[in-house]
Amino acid sequence: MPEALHVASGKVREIYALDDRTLLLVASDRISTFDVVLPTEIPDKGRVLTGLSGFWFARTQEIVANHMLELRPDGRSTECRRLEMLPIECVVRGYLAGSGWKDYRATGEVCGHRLPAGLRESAQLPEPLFTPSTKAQTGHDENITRAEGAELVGAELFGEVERVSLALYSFASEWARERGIVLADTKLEFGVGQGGRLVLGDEAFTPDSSRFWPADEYAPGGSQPSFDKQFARDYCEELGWDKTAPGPELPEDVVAGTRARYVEAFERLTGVSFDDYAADPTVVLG
Ligand code: PZK
Repeated sequence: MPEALHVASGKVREIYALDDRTLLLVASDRISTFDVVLPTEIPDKGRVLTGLSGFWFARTQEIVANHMLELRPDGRSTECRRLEMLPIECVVRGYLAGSGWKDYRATGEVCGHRLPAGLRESAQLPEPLFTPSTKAQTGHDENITRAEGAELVGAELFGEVERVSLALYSFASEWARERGIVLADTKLEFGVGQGGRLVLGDEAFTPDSSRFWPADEYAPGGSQPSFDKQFARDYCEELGWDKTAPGPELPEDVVAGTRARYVEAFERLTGVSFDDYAADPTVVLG
């Protein structure tokens, strides 16, 4: 792809510039677990995540505009509008997991939201919470209060991203729950486009940007299995790997099981067979 300039690398994705207004987001088949990218790829993971994002972008256009222009025929690349990205991660939590659970246990609050006493790990929250964080250059994003978020992006825009993030989570989590997947929480990224309008960017409601839990195994009072990564995590735990880079190679059966779970999430959520998507990615756009 000599006509595209490499702009940025994420752990498992790359961004290229097509021209001054257009970017190409490419999702690889790399997988990370315990924050380390593993040396073994999961075939089709990049296409599954790209197709899922495309599906959600197409179905949430009425809630908020998004950056997607088109899905490329390879199924793993999205052409998108270049935005001025906001300096906050817009996290919505419907359940108490990860840093939300940690903060609640330490303080009884998450990002300045006071919660009832006695909630258990992975409990459903009384209502979904907007819990923004800052984009750390290295290491982990840091949870911030609503006041700190408003300081970073301005009070008016902050109010708008909060309202829109909650509306998007409510739509996607209800859709997923009806199809056997608990969308425990999600991270959204917004930017501003032409005329200063709010636009949803990045990826949306994928297993890399959200916690997907199998609904039939949901049992609060401890951590929940990941819909997609649990085979890989269990294998890494059995090995006794110390969770520092480099991670272990995954055996064939763990790769096959993990791929099957990604494809299952894709098919349940989109209602489209993955083979049909592979033949023509536009089928997820409705
Ligand atoms: C943008 N990222 C994060 C994602 C990476 C890094 N539409 C946009 N306009 C301007 N900038 C971005 C986007 C989007 N999406 C997103 N960095 C810049 C990121 C994936 C891979 F390396």
